[in-house]
Amino acid sequence: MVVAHQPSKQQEKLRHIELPIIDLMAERSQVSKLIVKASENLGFFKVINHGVPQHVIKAMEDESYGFFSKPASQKQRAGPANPYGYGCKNIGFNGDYGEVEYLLLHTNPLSNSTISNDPTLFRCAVNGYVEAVRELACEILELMAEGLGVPDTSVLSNFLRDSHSDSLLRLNHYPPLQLLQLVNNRIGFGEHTDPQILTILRSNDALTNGRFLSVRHRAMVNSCRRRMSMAYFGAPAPNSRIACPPELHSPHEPNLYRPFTWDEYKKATYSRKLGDTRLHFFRLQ
Ligand code: GA4
Repeated sequence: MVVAHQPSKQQEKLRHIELPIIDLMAERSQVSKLIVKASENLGFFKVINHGVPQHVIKAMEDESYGFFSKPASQKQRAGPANPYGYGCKNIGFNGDYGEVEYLLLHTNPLSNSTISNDPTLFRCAVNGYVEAVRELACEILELMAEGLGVPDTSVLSNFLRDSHSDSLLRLNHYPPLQLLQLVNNRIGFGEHTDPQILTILRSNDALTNGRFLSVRHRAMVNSCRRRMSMAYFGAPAPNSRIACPPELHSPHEPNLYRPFTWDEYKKATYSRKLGDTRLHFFRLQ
């Protein structure tokens, strides 16, 4: 069944907006202002001159393509994604489904070593990639804090630097359309928002008292070629307390959310369907 959705207000707005491209090598205070603006208005942006070396990206892509090119029976050995490991079409635990296969890996420590014929090579590629992308994520979070005028500029990046950080790496592989059995089911990964603080380029709004958006997004299978995406989800440690810094609320702009732990928020996320929202459970008024 194909269900036509009314576009949400956020989708209507995005239709007319160009993707902001932010040069991280530009003047720092300018960069932080642009990041804050894009995070408030859209919840996503593209960064250039980001410092993640090409060879690190390539090594990760080569290893991922290598894995997804294997016969299904071999890939299944790294599954099921419960929640970490190889998953095919099933997303989460509540009946969500998409034309996607994926590897979901915990970055701390790396969750599965049966993924490659050469586990050491695979682990090196993942570790190199995660390290570089975590650095980028921390840099962006520090620029965000600066742009928000929060005196302790590492207040957000500390969540990701925590040795118990619950950050994940997701490798998604979308098959080419011509191989699909159900040609009219082109949704690769259904509409949702990510629960973590930042997915490379995006932040959830609870930490900023609703100033930054967590953009709803989905992935379509719409080309004749296969496609892959790699997402680093920067998350706090399970028992980290999530609360917006005092500088970001006042009697005029009262705190919107009660403090909660990442563990509480993650439970609320994983007990629901992909497209469900969960931040409202933590709202104060
Ligand atoms: C979306 C962001 C990440 O990919 C993810 C996803 C998770 C999963 O695939 O197991 C979830 C989804 C994501 C949000 C709602 C719940 C949990 C599937 C799902 C139905 C790994 C995450 O942390 O949340």
